[in-house]
Amino acid sequence: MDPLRQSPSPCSSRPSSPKTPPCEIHGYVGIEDVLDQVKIKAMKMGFEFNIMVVGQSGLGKSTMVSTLFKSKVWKCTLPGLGMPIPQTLQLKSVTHVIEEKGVKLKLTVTDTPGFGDQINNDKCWDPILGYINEQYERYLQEEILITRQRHIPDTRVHCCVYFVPPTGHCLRPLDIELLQRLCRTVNVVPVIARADSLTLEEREAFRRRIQHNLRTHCIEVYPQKCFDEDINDRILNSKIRDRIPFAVVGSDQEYLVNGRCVLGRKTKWGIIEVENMAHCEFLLLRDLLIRSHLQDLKDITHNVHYENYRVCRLNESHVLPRGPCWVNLAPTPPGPPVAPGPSKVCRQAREDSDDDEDDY
Ligand SMILES: Nc1nc2c(ncn2[C@@H]2O[C@H](COP(=O)(O)OP(=O)(O)OP(=O)(O)O)[C@@H](O)[C@H]2O)c(=O)[nH]1
Ligand SMILES: [Mg+2]
Repeated sequence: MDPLRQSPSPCSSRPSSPKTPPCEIHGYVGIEDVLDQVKIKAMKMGFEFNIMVVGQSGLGKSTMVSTLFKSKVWKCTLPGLGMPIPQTLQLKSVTHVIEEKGVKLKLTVTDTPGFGDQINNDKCWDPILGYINEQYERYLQEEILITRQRHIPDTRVHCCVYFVPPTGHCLRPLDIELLQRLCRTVNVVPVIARADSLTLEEREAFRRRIQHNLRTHCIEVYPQKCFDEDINDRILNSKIRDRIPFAVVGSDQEYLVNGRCVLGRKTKWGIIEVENMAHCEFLLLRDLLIRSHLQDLKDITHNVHYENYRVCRLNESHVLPRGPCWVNLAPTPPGPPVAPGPSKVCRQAREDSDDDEDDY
């Protein structure tokens, strides 16, 4: 995969100006230095990026959180590492500031309890969607203040990594239900969990079946086709779309392999290396999240998902124009979160399931 995108992001915050022919410049003005200015500002500010892991119980979500933080690039130590990972019983966020070549990244990963263990799994998605919408609401409440902070802390979920159980068959109805709801609210990257339990052929066949299921149920996972802005985007994102869901393996244990210290899972017949592309696709997931699409994920979150939420909330506040720039939002309703408005991403899916509206 090409690690760095060459083109601007499909949902970048650029103003869409009418096509003006470029003026001819006779002397050197130094416009290219604007890039340096932007870079210096961005380096001062640093970046915030929030990931959430979602899936059935026991699929390795908490392990993947440790894997992300422990993998070679970052080498962070989390308190309690090395101990067996307990079952996750409530939503929990881990934040680390990672610095590389002077660029600071505040990475937060939110771990969620596994769902789907109950006899009746109706609304088992409520806590997950509730958390996502709660972060939009927080941001909105800060944004509408007349005297607001120059930098609004961003806790919005920029990417939700969805763990598909390695059944080898196809997506289960519960996965489809949840994925449909999630994709309307947040960027979703599905992964095949515990991929070491499938042979290479099984992985490939399973991947194709999941892709087929996603298409037939109009589930638009990230990177969404409709946001490819140009040919470069299309080429790069098509390659990614072809490999999604990535087949991942997680571990927070290190082993010595040929004199190298690697993150892996020790089995009777050898060590499955997490960061080895011949063994699994964890690297593709990490590269997508951090190296190639971090800013794009943030842009789509802000310009599409948050925007839908914002429009919906402002519309329902029914006291919109009472003076210039005056907005009074009703307090957040308790219980289930508010429905985001129709999004470009999954307009079709929404139309198909209008009867589900009350679930939000
Ligand atoms: N074979 C295999 N086992 C894994 C993998 N990732 C995690 N495990 C193991 O699966 C078990 C459950 O892992 P967790 O990370 O606690 O799973 P979880 O999804 O967080 O589970 P809940 O907290 O109950 O939702 C642990 O024994 C892990 O060591 C993997 O990629 N392959
Ligand atoms: Mg867990």
